[in-house]
Amino acid sequence: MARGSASRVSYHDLGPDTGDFRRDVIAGLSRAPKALSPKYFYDERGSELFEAICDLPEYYPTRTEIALMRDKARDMARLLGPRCVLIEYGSGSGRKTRILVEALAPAAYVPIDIAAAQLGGFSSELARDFPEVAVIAVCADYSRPLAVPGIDRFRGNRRVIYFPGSTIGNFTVPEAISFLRNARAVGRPGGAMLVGVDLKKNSRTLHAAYDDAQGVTAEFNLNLLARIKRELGADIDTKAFRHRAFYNEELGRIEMHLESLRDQQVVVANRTFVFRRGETIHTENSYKYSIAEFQDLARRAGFEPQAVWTDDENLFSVHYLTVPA
Ligand code: AVI
Repeated sequence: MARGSASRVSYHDLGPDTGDFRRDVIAGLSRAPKALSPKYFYDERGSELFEAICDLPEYYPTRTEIALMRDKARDMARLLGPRCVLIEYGSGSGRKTRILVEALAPAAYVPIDIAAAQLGGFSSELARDFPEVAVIAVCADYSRPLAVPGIDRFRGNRRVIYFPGSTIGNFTVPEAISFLRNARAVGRPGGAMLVGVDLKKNSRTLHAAYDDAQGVTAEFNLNLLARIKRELGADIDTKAFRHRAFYNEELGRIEMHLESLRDQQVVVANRTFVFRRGETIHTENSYKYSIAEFQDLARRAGFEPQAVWTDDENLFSVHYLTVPA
């Protein structure tokens, strides 16, 4: 199983395959209303588009969280303690991770991500730049319970789970609770979690962040259809769909959809799916939480909220949670 992309990286490939993708797409398009999981956004093109989103003027979360990490990483490191095993869900390009790893000097770093290409590249770079840290890269769908491989030899080290980027917001509330419960079990008694959480704010700022002027978020959303076409040989006219994003104030979440511009049919793996004009595929939720709401969620999952950092404009928060001993 180990595929070393650098001498210090051990690599475990537990990621979903084409069969899983096909099954999930068929199940999602068979539902009413139609829905697809946002985890499938992140093929190579989708990961590139997401990186471009992170640099958009309208998309405030990434730059705000990075600035917060630069400002507070030392305080965080003091609380997290030296020589921990740092387990990151959704490591992506790892821009925030580098700041944390530098301040923290962990014994081991375990990035877990569904995006295989990005994971391979980032973990090799990190291992090269921090040769004293053992890097164990795991390609996996972490939205499901996962026994993290390769960390048994660090039995005596504190486990710290890092989940930046407000990816927690891409889960529904029950999914977020069960994800956090699983993370708590991985963290073990005495462990800790650092979670980046986007804060509730005015809907104008939120709309702009998810429907940018250059259309990068639209392309990111539409790439999901292009991916289904590419990987599953589906018959889809991607131009007959458009990106829609709006803030659902009542549920406290941005919703992203792909809206059919006409009555049409889509064929995936010999299955025909009928779309009415205006019908949508719900592709993503991005929940926004107040500090109190997120702390409540964390408590419901068995964590103890200990500290929280925010920027001056109250756009974004980073929570420090502990697993009761
Ligand atoms: C990865 N995730 C936290 C992003 C978000 O803001 O929900 C994904 C994203 N979707 C559209 N823009 C960014």
